[in-house]
Order: sequence, then C-alpha cells, then structure tokens
Amino acid sequence: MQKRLFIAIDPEPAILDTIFKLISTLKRDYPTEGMRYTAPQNLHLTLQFLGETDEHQIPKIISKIDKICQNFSEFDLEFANLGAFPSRRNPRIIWLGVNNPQPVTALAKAIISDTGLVQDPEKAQFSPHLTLGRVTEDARGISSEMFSKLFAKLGSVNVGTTRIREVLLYQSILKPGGPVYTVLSRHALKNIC
Ligand code: 3AM
Repeated sequence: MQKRLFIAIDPEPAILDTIFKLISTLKRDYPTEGMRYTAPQNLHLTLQFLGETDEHQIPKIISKIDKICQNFSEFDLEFANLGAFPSRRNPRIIWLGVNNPQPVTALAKAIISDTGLVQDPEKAQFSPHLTLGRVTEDARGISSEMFSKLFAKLGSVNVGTTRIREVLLYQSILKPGGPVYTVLSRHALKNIC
C-alpha cells in the first residue's frame, strides 16, 4: 500500500497559540472570501514532501531520519514576517517566515541530500515557511486590495522564538474537509544542554 508522506518540524505549543491568534486576526481584520486557513493541528514547517511512498519503505526512511537527527543539534527558530508564494502581488499561499533560516535550512538540506530519499537533491528547493492559508481558485484576483493592506500592516510581524527538539515523519490523508496529518515517527535532535 502507498502512503502520502512528508517530513516536518512542529513549533512548540506556546508559540502555536500565538500563531493561531495571528490567523484569527487575519480572518477577522482581513476577511477574504475563498481563503482557506490551516487548521491549528496542521500547523507545521515541512522540511521535505516525500509524496506517495510504498509502506514497505517506511522502516528504511525512519532509520535514515534517525541517523541525521542523531548528528544534528536542537536549535531555536524565530518566526517572523508574512509573505506569499508565488509573490505578495499574486498570493496563492500565505506563509509565516523565519528570521534565522540557517539551522533549519541546514537540517532540511541534510535530510534532502544525505538520506537519499529525494531523487534529485540538487534541484530540491527549500524555503522555510509555515503555511497559514491558501487562496482558493474562487478568491484569486478579487482580493488584491485586502492582501496589500494585510502585508503593509503585518508583513514584518514577529511571532517569537520556539525550540526545535525533534523531526517528525507524517502521513497525510487527503479528505474533502481538508488534509488529516498523523505522526508516524518522532526523531529527537541532539540535546545541547
Ligand atoms: O507545509 P506546507 O503547507 O508548505 O504544501 C504541502 C504541505 O506543505 C506539501 O507538503 C506539505 C504537507 O502536505 N506538498 C503537498 N503536495 C506537494 C507536492 N506535490 C507538496 N510539496 C511538494 N510537492
């Protein structure tokens, strides 16, 4: 059987609460018809999307992630700045960025290149972000004024710092009401205290 997998890190509960309040502010002060916000339990930072994977491969994937994490220290991550993919003028995904991308990028690169899980690691792009919401087809092109106001006001928001202590392997099940993510394995990073 195939499972849709991805590898991610999760912000700590205290900061998740702040991020969820930020999402509530976006919903209340910048109402945008057709915008689909991320459910609080689905807020995570994806390091690598693996896609449909034969479930027999999962033990091998788990041991590869384990090996990387044993050699990689815990780190702090500061969440700040709202942005959009592909661009603020043409937003499809609204995201919260990070102020210190170096450690999380190094971790993602280690996972992308050293695990052999990604077919073409040279081409794999990594841009650390937390997806806050998606602009659905219906909303495209009709909400540009609202998005300009939103980025003008909150483009430089600072949400705070969270400790990243582990990497998670997730299964994603796509359902009509939105994706359901289940943790398949947890991998502690090296404790530096
Ligand atoms: O954390 P975010 O929201 O950026 O966008 C999907 C989500 O990332 C991404 O994997 C995460 C968990 O679903 N994703 C889904 N399909 C993808 C694909 N085909 C994908 N990333 C790359 N290619």
